[in-house]
Amino acid sequence: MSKKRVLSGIQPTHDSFHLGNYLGALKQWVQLQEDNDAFYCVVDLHALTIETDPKVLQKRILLSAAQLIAIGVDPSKCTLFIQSHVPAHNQLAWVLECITGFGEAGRMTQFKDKSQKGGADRTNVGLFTYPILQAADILLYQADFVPVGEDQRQHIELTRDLGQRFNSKYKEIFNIPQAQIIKSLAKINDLQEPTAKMSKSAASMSGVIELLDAPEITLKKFKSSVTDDGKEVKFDEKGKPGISNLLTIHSALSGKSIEAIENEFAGKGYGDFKSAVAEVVIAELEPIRDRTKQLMDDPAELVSLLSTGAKKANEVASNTLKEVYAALGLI
Ligand code: ATP
Ligand code: LTN
Repeated sequence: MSKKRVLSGIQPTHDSFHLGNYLGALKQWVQLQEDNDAFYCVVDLHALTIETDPKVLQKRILLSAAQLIAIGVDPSKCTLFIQSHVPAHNQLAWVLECITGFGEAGRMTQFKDKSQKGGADRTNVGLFTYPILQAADILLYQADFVPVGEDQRQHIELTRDLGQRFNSKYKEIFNIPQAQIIKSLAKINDLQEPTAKMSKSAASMSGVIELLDAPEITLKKFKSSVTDDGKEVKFDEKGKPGISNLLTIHSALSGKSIEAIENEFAGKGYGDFKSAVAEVVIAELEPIRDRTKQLMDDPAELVSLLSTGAKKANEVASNTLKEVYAALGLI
């Protein structure tokens, strides 16, 4: 049986990835590279929707690639590349923009949220067409599965709609992908605001666990996490969102069931539990942080790994694009 194709991307919009990215998406990336033909990219063009100092952006692109490798994304098992190294992404995006309805793009909740937060002056057209570029990222590689967190479900639905629309209007070229979302891990919440998703663009980073945080900072963030007035360590998403979020995090990293953790902390206070979660998280993140630092010491090696990935990605992507152009009647 031929291997399934997997594709996913992550934005270099911050120095460090966070625990939501890691548990919701990146850990899946690592697993899926074993038995599938996986393509993973740092979506630097998507990051341009937020104005960033060029030097800072350059560093973040390298830091993103380094973190992915440190987490276990292995360039000898998958194709790891930078989106802007493959021009077909923009080229297909234009074609898809021409079959996307204006209203359809305007219904994307991420666009509505981000444009509302930024206000009319800071909302650029790139933010509006962002999901269409994402659809191009996915359709170019004929992906079967797209491992992401819950917030991306609507964008994958749009990708499916656009792929199907092109196939029926012009020619059956695109494989129609499926989102691969692990329900229990698809929305890791902010430690200070446990009903909101942990996000790189949160107003305050005090509830965001960054992979590259020093252990003391991680400990402090867990110790000061928001919980309820009760005493019981019990999973109850509605009644105890803070404790439930911490239980999800502990269980995902320790491999223990939620029930086993509840039993372990029966009769103990929230303080002990928070320290234990921090300990599990620090043990997971320390080697990632060290390895990222090592990789950043040799940026030339990183760039060379990424250019090997870009070559492989370009081959696949340019074949798809060629077929698309021909189907459209372009000469
Ligand atoms: P922002 O909130 O600034 O848009 P982000 O933190 O969501 O950024 P992205 O680069 O947009 O980061 O997301 C990378 C991947 O991580 C995506 O697959 C996304 O679904 C997933 N992800 C992001 N936040 C969470 C979260 N809190 N829980 C689970 N998965 C998440
Ligand atoms: N919009 C995504 C990032 C992204 C992506 C992709 C994810 C861009 N292109 C292709 C999966 C597949 C986000 O995480 N905010």
